[in-house]
Amino acid sequence: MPTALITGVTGQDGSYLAELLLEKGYEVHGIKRRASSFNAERVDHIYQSPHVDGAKFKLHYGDLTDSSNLTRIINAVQPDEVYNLGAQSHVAVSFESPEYTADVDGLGTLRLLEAIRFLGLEKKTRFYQASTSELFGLVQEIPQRETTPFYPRSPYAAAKMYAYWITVNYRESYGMYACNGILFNHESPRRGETFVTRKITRGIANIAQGLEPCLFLGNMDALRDWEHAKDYVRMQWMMLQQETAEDFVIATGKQISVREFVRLSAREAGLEVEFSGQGVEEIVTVSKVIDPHKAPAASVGDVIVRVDPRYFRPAEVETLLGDPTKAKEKLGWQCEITVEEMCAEMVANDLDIARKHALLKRHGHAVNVAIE
Ligand code: NDP
Ligand code: GDR
Repeated sequence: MPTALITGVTGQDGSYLAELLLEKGYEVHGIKRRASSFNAERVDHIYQSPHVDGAKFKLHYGDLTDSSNLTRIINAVQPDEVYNLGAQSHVAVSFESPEYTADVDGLGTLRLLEAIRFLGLEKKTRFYQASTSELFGLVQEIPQRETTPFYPRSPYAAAKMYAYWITVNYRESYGMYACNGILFNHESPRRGETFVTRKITRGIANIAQGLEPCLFLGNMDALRDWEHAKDYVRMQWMMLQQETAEDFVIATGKQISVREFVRLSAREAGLEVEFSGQGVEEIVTVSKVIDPHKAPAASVGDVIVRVDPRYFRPAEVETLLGDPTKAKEKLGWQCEITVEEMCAEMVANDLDIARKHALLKRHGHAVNVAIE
């Protein structure tokens, strides 16, 4: 039975990847951070009690800033595969906490690679690094492929650039099977609530159910190549099953704007919307209620989105569009879920949550609908 270790197992990708590897018969170990309350909601459904014999899913407390802890875990687990998905993954937050982001996202990767080497596992343990389309930042070529020059535009991207190159360096220096998946944005109902897609689907669902009046966004012109996380974790596993380690761009080759994602989400929540105004004055208004069952609280003329410059970034990545040709040819990559299908799943999930919250609210209970 192969053994895998996942950092960031409590995150969006970590939870989908753990499910996939368990289905494939792996023993899966995950590193979770200590928090003052339970923080493993995304993996609750696959949690197995450590008191039961033969548990295939095991969690270890740890942190990417702690070398000795990482070394001890890797020594205990002796993994065949390490997936480094742990990160301070929010681009905007990286401007607020640049040093911490560099420590976790940049040096954290080095700490794992060094632990594998120090323990003499460099010929046994395969290593996957969660690299990102943010490396392309200020884009030098459209679409972006494996050979496109990097131009990071945030402390997050700069830290991930270090992680990218140290992964390549350990492959070339020590013959490790270590590779980078340069993944474009991927989302799901498990996406963190402060990333723009989930913020939109959750915000519009809350508005439709009368839990809040309006959603505030930043740059609605930004263009992204969005896909479903489930499709992308399959690629993370595939990248570690090749004869030789290589880096791959994983993308759909299609992009839409944040504005268009607002339109798609509103439609899924039973609303037609229109956009007016420019820049910080831009607003999104309900022009038709198509499905009053989904949106009982909305009326024509309601302003449901406004721009708040608080969400503008000191340096923005305006457009990302990936070219997945190499992954298609070498890995047989087939993108299976469209952005429309993904959006429909996210809105349905958030409408479900919003209905439950609305019910609780009607019965006098406090509900948390906070949006950041
Ligand atoms: P999430 O933010 O959902 O998950 C990040 C995970 O990292 C969480 O489990 C988090 O733990 C953990 N983590 C954060 N800080 C530390 C730390 N100091 N030590 C150990 N673990 C830590 O990210 P995603 O699942 O969306 O992304 C997975 C990886 O892929 C990340 O590295 C991200 O940068 C990268 N990526 C993501 C893309 C996307 O579109 N989703 C695209 C390209 C790359 P906790 O739950 O306790 O916060
Ligand atoms: P991104 O994702 O920065 O691409 O990083 P995010 O969803 O945060 O932003 C996408 C674009 O939307 C614009 N935007 C807003 N973003 C947020 N979060 N909140 C807003 O209110 C808002 N309004 C507009 C942003 O300016 C940006 O242009 C994600 C993360 O998962 C990274 O870890 C990963 O590496 C990259 O995707 C690929």
